Formats: sequence, C-alpha cells, structure tokens
Amino acid sequence: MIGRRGLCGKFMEEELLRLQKEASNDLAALKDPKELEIFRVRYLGRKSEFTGLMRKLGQVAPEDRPRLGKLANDIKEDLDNQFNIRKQELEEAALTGKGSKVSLDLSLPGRAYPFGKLHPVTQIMEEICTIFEGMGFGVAEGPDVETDFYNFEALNIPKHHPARDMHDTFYINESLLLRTHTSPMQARIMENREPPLRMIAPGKVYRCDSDITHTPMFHQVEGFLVDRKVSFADLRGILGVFIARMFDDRTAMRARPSFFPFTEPSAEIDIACVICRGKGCRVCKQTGWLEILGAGMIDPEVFRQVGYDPEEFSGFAFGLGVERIAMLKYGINDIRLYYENDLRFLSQF
Ligand code: 2NM
Repeated sequence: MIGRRGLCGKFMEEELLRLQKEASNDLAALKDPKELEIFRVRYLGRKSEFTGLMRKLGQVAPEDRPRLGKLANDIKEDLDNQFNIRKQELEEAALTGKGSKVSLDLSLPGRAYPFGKLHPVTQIMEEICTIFEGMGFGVAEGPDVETDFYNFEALNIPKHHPARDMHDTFYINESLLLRTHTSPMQARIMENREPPLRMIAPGKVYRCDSDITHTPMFHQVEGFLVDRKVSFADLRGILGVFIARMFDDRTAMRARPSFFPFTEPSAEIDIACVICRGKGCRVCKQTGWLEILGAGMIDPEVFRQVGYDPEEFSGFAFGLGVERIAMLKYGINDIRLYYENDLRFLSQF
C-alpha cells in the first residue's frame, strides 16, 4: 500500500476506522474495572497500534494529511470519552453489584423474619386456663410420671377395679405409670390444703390408644371446687360461664347422667353443635349435640382418701380434653393432624 506518494491515504483511513470500531466493541465487552488498564495500554497508550498509526501520518500524501490528522484526533477524543464513560459505569457497578453475580440493592426492604406461633393445642389450653382464672381458679401442674396411688387409689379406683380398664395405662413398673388424667394433681392438692379450694390442673396425659379421635398423648384440663354446701347447681353455673366464654354466650348446654369412679352423681356435659347449631349434621352425627366434658360431685370416698370430712365439705369436679375442644372450635376431624407438625396445617392458627 505504499505507492509512489508514500502511505496510501485510503488505507490509513480504513485502519483508523477499524481500530475505532474494534476498540469501541472491546470497551463495551469489559466486565471488570481491572480490565480497563489493559484496554487503555492496548488502544490508547504510547505503544498502542493507534499511536503507531498517528506516527505514520507523516508518510501519507501531503494533501491527505490534514483530513486524516483531524480524523485521527476525533477518533482519539471519541475513544477517550468512551473510555471515561465505561470506566465510571464499571466502577459504579462494582459498588452496587449490578451486573455482577452477587447483587446487593441497599434500597430494597429487608426480608421478613418468619415468626413462630404457639401450637393450636397450647393456644386453646391457655384460653381455657384464662377463663377459669377469671372465675377465681388457681392453676397447678403436676408430674407426668405418677404413682399408681395418686392416679388410681386416691381417686377411688382400687386395684382390679373395672374402671382401670378404661384407662389403657402405660405402666413404668408396679407402682409408677404415665398419668392417664390430671386428677392425681387434684388429689395431691386436697391432701396438702384445706377447703375452700378452687383449682384447675392442665397438662399432658397418656393412654395406649390411637385412631382418628385418639392419640397416645393428649392434653386435659381438670378442675375442682370444694367448699361447704357446694351443689350440682354451682357446677352447672361455673360450666355455663365457661361454655359461654369458650364458644359463645348463646350456646345451649345439657347434662346427661354418666359414671366416673371419683364423682357421684356424674354427668357428661354436651353443648349444642357448634357447626349446625343443633339441627343435626355430620359433626354431631345428626344428634344436634356435642359431648365436651365430664363432671360430677366429688365422691365422699375421694374426700376420705385425702382426709376431708364428707359431712362438712362438698365439691364438684370436671375434666375436659383440650384437643377435642380445639377440634370442635376449628372444625378439625382428625386429631392426628395436631401431631404431624405439618406447617401448612399449624400456620393456620
Ligand atoms: C372427669 C370427670 C369427672 C375429676 C375428679 C377430680 C377429683 F380429683 F377432684 F376428684 N378431678 N377431676 C373428674 C370428674 C374428671 O373427667 C372426665
């Protein structure tokens, strides 16, 4: 390309434009501010191809020199500008993380921290305790591992009594067992304190039983009240207030005769079905009623066991299953859902 009149102007012009294009593309492809210096040395430095071309300007035909000189200066200026803009972009991106693999946007709101909740059974148990506390009852918890004496004997269930069969007891040895109800705590309290007394005992109880309405461990709240001249009407009054506060104050209740070894007379307490309001549905098995607790007047034999004079004192007692109340309140038909720890179930409460 070097003719008679030196370096061909056309060739020079093409080379300059090619370099401009190549540099511009390379610049856009840079990803890291560290690559900027390599680029600068390669395209804009003293030993760059561009500088080499500028030096050769002297060899082109004199009539082409001014035009090519101007073109070279314009391209140099353009590349310097592009370089500075790209430099700023890459440095900003490095700071904010944009365009890089790890992105950090400080203007985004923080991540919500997932709060845990109390288990639905715990929530209902606390609600039950709060209602009875509001009526002056104290709360006492006892041991899950009980003696045969407090779980049975003190409550008028002697050895070989048929009522023991109803309890499906987990025995630990001859005299120790997992409590089958929380009433042993009531016997312990009566043994150690004098009437008047009103207490409830919430807690875990154990029975060897498992199907859609039974789990081997479940929760009970049992309560009792002892004073002079306590009657069945007092029992109905207290339970009526409990039912009104737990469900709603128009919920009908009824008492059906029943049997418990530790109470006489004994009753099962039903409420009008919370689903159909007494009309009859699948939940209440078309009866319109739901059994929610057992109760009765404390048997004189229990008073003798704990050293109270049955002639002087009378009292009532009741026991309810927490899971059952929670199932009725939330419309749950399988008790095992409470113990599968599926967060899709538990997070609804
Ligand atoms: C029930 C039903 C009826 C009950 C009796 C006592 C005690 F210890 F005072 F005698 N506590 N709980 C009782 C009475 C429990 O559960 C269905």
